[in-house]
Amino acid sequence: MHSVVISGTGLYQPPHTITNAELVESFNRYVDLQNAQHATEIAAGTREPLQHSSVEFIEKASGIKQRYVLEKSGILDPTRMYPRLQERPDDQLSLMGELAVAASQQALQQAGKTGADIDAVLCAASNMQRAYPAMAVEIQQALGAGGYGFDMNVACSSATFAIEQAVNAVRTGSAKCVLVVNPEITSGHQAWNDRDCHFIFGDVCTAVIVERADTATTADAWEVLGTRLATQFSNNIRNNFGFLNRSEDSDPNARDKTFRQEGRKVFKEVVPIAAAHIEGHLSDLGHAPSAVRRYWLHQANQGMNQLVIKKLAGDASADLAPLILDEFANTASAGSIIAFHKHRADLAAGDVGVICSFGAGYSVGSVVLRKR
Ligand code: CO8
Repeated sequence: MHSVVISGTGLYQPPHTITNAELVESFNRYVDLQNAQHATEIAAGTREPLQHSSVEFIEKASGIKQRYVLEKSGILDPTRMYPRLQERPDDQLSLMGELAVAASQQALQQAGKTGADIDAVLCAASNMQRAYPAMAVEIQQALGAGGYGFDMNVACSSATFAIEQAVNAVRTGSAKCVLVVNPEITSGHQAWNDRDCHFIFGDVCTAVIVERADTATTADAWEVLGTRLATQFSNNIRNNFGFLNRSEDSDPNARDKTFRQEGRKVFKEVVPIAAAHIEGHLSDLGHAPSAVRRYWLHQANQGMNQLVIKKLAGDASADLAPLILDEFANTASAGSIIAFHKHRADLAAGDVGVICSFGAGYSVGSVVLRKR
C-alpha cells in the first residue's frame, strides 16, 4: 500500500457575477409579469399570486451575497429565467470539458505535473452535459493524460466520493496520479423562477491532484489520513430530469425536471448526520474534533456550517471553518474544494484538516488531511 497525498488544486471561476440585488430585481419583474398574465385566475381565487423575493431574506437565510455564472443575460431575462448557452459541434471541446481543462491546468501546475503524468481522470459533478462518451474521457484526451477516465455523480458529495476512489486507486497501485475534476454548471439545472431556491446556486469548476507521496514534488502536499463515505436515501433534494423523460411522455420543462428541495427539512436532518459522520471518522483515526486546525465544509448555508462546527468544536469562527458561499453561493460538489483551495496556505506542517461534503442523496463524504 502506498502513502497518498493531495498535491495540487485548481479553480475555474466564471466571468460573470450576479449580485442578490440584480437577481431579486429580475425575479420580481418575472413575478409581476406572471401575475399580470394570470390576473383573471388570481382575481377569481383559482390561482395563487407569486410573491416577491428579497435580498434581506436571502442573506439572512443563507449567507449568500452573489454567485458566478457562465452566462447571465438569460438568467436575468424575466421572460426566460435560465442561461443562454450555445450548442457546440461534436468536434469542439464541450463546455464542461473547457471548464475542467482550465481548473485542471491550475491544479497540475500547483502539483508540478503535466497532463502526461496523469493516469486516471474522474469527472465528478451533480450533472453531466451529455450521456456519453464520458466527460472524463474527453478531458483525459484534452490534457494528454493516459490511463482511464470515468464520470460519477453523487450530487453535492461528488468531489469527496471521487477523492476516495482516487485515493484507493493510488494506495493500491492501480493508478499513480489521479485528477479529480468537478465542473459544476448549476445554472443549467437551477429553478431560477422558484422563490424558495432561486438564489442558491453558482457555477464553478474545481480540480484536485491525488498522487503517491513518494512522487510528490510540491512543498504544499497534504497526506490523506483517511476517507469515509455514507449515504441515506431521501427525496428532500431531487431532480427528475433523465433519459426516460421522453419515453414517459413527461414535460421536459416541468418543475420537477430541475432542482427542488425541502430546504428546512434538509437543514434539520443533514446537520446532525454531518456532525456525527465527521466525529466518528476523526475518532477512528485517533483525532479529537477540537484538535483539528481547519474544516473545509460543504458550502450550502452559513447557519448550517456554524451548527455543524459548534457541535464538533464548540466554536464557529471563520478561521476554523472558512466560508466561501457569500462570494460563490452553493457550487454543489465544488464548495468544500473551493474552501480548501483558498484557505490552506496559513496552515503549518503537521496541522490536520477535514474536507467534508453533505447534500442530496443524502450523502456525506469526509477526507482527513495532514500537512506534510
Ligand atoms: N424571499 C423572501 N421570502 C422567502 C423567499 C425569498 N426568496 N423564499 C422563501 N421565503 C419565505 C417563505 O415563504 C417562508 O415564509 P412563511 O414563514 O411566511 O411561510 C419564509 O421565507 C421561510 O422560508 P423557509 O422555511 O423555506 O426558509 P429557510 O429559513 O429554511 O431558508 C434555505 C431556506 C436557505 C433554502 C434553507 O432552508 C437552506 O439552506 N437549507 C439547506 C439546504 C441545503 O443544504 N441543500 C443542499 C442542496 S445542494 C445539493 O445537495 C446538491 C444538489 C445538486 C445541485 C443542483 C444544482 C442546481
